[in-house]
Amino acid sequence: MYSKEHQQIRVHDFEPEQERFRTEVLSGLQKSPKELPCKYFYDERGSYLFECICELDEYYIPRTEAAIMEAYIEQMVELIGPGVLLIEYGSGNSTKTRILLKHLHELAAYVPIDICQKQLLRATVELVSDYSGLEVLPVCADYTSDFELPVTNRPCRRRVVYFPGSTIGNFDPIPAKHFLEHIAGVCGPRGGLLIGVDLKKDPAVLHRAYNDGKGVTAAFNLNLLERVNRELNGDFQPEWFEHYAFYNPGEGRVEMHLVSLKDQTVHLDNVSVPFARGESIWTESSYKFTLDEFEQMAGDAGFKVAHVWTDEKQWFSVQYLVNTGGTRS
Ligand code: AVJ
Repeated sequence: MYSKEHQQIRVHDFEPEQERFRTEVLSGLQKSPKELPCKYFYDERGSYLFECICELDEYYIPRTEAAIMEAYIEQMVELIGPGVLLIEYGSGNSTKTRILLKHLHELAAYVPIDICQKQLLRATVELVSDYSGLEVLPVCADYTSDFELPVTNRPCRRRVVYFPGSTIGNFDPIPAKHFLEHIAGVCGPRGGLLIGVDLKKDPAVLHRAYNDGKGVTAAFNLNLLERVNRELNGDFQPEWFEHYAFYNPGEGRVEMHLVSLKDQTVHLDNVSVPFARGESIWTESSYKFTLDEFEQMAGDAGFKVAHVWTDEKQWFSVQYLVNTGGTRS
């Protein structure tokens, strides 16, 4: 492990290596059907495009989640208690976290974890200047991999993980359960998890959320091909691929694909990848849950649902889960 110094901010750096990116891209493109891991959306441009998605009218998640946080923050603070170490998975620009940082009592420290080094550094610089006295310990990592948490100056009473945005929905059901088990291990026996969970709803609402009128989601999806071109010397022609997103009610998920508009061969250095017209690369799943389905999965992973907050349309939920077993790893 090494770290980068930036205005006294030390980023604990476990950023995935280029080699790992290459390996995962090549193996995904050689599968049938083809797929690419959605975590690679978030390079600097992708993180920026995701911020733009969050401002779209159609993409109801951020504003609905923020409204739930604002409305019930006192109850959340009460349940979470004082003196916690707050750890956030996929912190991005830490917008929603500010509500927590403002209200939680005697915070031991805040550990934002993000896969994008630049975004993480930018967010940390702003947090440090806005919340004097707060210890911010940024970690750059793929949070599905194993990495160490930094040591805090102040002792903490309990670890609480914050995992907003319904990013849990990006995992297939079995990996999702395993990831919740992993979080239970990280936060320990008396630890908690404050998590955003998107709910099943009218498919037309979901369809609009992933097919916005300005084409920002399409640009976000296609940026993955441009990133492969930039970083892996690829020759994808994005104009010959089309963003295709739909809700699959049988599986309870939105699927995003990039569909080839013609027979074509793409090269990454010396590797050739053939595409038939109509063939897709599966780039993301976003599972949607009923409250019962999520409670079941959380229970299987060793968490008890302590409280669920929702908006009045029941489109989204913020839930506080407590670890009922699990050792701290
Ligand atoms: C941040 C991963 C939860 O799946 O809704 C937004 C990402 N993809 N539009 C989601 C995303 C397309 C988002 N997550």
